[in-house]
Amino acid sequence: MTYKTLTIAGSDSGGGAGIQADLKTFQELGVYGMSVITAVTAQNTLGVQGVYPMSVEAIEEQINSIAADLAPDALKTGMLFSAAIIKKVGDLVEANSWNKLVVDPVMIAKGGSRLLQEEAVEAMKEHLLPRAYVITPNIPEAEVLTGMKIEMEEDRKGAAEALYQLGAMNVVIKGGHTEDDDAVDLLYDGEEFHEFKSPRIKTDHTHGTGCTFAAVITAELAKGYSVKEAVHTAKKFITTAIYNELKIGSGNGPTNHWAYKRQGVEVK
Ligand code: PXL
Repeated sequence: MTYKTLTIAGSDSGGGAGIQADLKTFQELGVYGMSVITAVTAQNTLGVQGVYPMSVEAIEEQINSIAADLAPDALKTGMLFSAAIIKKVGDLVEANSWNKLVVDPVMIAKGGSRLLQEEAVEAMKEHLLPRAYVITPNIPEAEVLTGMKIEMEEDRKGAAEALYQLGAMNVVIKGGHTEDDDAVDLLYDGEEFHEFKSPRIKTDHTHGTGCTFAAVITAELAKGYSVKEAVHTAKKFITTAIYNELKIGSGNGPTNHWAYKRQGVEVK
């Protein structure tokens, strides 16, 4: 059985995040990867030098081509940039009844460049969250989407419940942005909370971690695994990818996408 996965996201010329991270991850996990490009970024490990969004028509046509012939078993969204793009993507996901949708609500690159216009946040809440099977915000993104301040563990649970109320069927709030010794990702499925823990690894090479994490979940959902199983695999994959750093570029470098399946040292 060949499982098909789709990423609707931005291109990172530096290869560590966005479409490139997603396709590498899909390949590593043995699923067939497809892409709809929403924007092209000029980028390296030092930062984002340029952002060039595609037209809504170009995005629609890419999605229609895939829908007509290669319907995905699961898909993810990453950088969507504008309210108009979000609305179009949401409408087409709905029209095609693509239910296994992972929404990574990408907003700002590590250096501070906006990958989502400020006024597009409301569109994300209205057009995408209600269609999300899984949403994977980091803490700052969860704060923007809910308007809540997240400091304690209880705050994170409250924000997860709020995102569930906005329509996402499963919420994963990632723990990468805390100062804690462990990086703890919190899953809420509308009934229970589950925690996924790994030791925090001290490194600057974390570019594209969010994209990669959501891409693993997408690949595993395409194969038929549960959300809990998919998040468990995503946690192992990304921890191993961060630990086995590649040391390329002189800034915030990419993770090692091949470590989990090949020669990497696995971190439990
Ligand atoms: O990691 C978020 C992200 C998503 N998509 C693209 C990016 C980045 C971060 O830089 O460049 C295209």
